[in-house]
Amino acid sequence: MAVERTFVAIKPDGVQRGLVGEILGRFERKGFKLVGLKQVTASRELAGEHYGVHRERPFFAGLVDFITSGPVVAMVWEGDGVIASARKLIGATKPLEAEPGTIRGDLAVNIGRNVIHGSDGADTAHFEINLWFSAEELNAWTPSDQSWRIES
Ligand code: DAT
Ligand code: MG
Repeated sequence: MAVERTFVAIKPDGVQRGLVGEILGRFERKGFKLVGLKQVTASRELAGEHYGVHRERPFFAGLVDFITSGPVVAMVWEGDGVIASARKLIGATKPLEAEPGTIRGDLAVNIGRNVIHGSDGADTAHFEINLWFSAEELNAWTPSDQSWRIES
């Protein structure tokens, strides 16, 4: 498995509901490395770029209204296979179909309030990391306990 980086964001509902610590903790406990973290209130322009692939969908305007309605917590996580693994931790888009044990399965009921975003592939991860973060905001570092999570 190659070391990857992925973009994850706790959406405004997750921030408003006080779920930031709960969600961050799940990625930390899994063993991924946090290399970028900030709170951002997204402009409509940023939101539109982020959800550009959905521009023609009927829910697009509501999605942009929602994602710009308050601060989000934007993150970049690093690790072996982190892109697909983060999607598994997050769970299915429709929270009622998301497995218990996943973030959406445990913490959400509505597709329009599904708490968290995660990049869906390598190209999207690259695009979204560069959209939300500057290079200086990302940190290369080695956790002191790394050998207890990763064989070297
Ligand atoms: P995901 O967030 O799991 O990657 P997606 O990329 O298909 O899902 O859609 C982006 C977001 O748009 C999703 O988290 C919630 C919203 N959304 C998707 N489909 C929707 C629908 N049919 N009605 C309302 N909102 C929807
Ligand atoms: Mg998506």
